[in-house]
Amino acid sequence: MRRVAFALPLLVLISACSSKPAPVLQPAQKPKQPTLITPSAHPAFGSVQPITPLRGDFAGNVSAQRFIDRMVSQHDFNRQHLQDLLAQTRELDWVIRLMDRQAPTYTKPSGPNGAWLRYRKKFITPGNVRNGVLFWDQYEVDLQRAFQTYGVPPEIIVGIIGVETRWGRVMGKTRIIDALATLSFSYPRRAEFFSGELEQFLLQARKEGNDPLALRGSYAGAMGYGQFMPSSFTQYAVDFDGDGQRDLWNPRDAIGSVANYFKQHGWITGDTVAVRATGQARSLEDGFKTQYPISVLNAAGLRPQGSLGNHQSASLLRLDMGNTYQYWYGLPNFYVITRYNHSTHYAMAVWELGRAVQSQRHSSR
Ligand SMILES: [Ca+2]
Repeated sequence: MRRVAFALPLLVLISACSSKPAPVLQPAQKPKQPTLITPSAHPAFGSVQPITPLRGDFAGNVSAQRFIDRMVSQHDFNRQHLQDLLAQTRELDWVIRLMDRQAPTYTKPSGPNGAWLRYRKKFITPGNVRNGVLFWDQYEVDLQRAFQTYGVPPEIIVGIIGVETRWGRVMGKTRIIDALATLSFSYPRRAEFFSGELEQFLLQARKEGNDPLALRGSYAGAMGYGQFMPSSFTQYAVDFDGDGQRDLWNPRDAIGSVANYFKQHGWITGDTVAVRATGQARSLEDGFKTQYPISVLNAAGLRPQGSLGNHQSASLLRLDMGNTYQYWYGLPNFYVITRYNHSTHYAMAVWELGRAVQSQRHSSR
């Protein structure tokens, strides 16, 4: 199985250093001898071997070494500084166990068993809806401005931030660098994806002037109110409060960033998300990735309960209600929500939670 880290005294020493958020280049961590590596001024020296080998949990890890080589050659990172940083980074066995549990071993159940109802009740609760109303009230101006700027309505942004973090209540306590390094260097199944995320994370920390050891989030490396992965931060995060920093732990920046994410993924302003169907269509494959002409869905026995607008096709969504299935016509905006998390349950919960908060808000006025 997996390697156990030795050299305990060294680890204790290192973790003592890393417990306080301090800049990576604090004097105590510099090698005693003068470094031979000149950072940005002389990129050609970037490939010079470091004075000390990589220490800590990832000592001797070939993937870690390869990653360091890449960061030095492609992004001009100082090899010794990066090694010092990774020496303070921990390999988290429990992250791997959690990730394994999420591995796709799913087999379709033979009949309805209430999977959607179980998922739904994790998010759509009276307490959650009340908290959503508080968030919406507090950030109403920003939500409206996001709608004006990006065309994404408040209920979708409120729904996303609610499902992701209960509006900032559960943003994760794992050091991002530990999570990403563990999944990059000690979890081959997803190593390619996560080493790309680790790369983006380190580039951003350098650009934004953040201490990479200080940032915390989910066990998979997602950050802030909207749980952006580092690559999403790079592509979609915006400085929505205008203070000059893109800060995912700032709810205003998070609101703008989520809205921008949706706009960039093709959100159609004013279009609906999904339309409930009457009837059953068990012979057809379902899922947010399916796409059927409306006539095919109708011929299978379904009827839309509301207007499908001008849409000529839809995905077939199926919710497991315990004793039966509930079918929906999924429209392009539903697919856009799944770009945030590739799951029919997730997208339906986001939409439903957002609308529940919206209607509670209206009814309490
Ligand atoms: Ca900002």
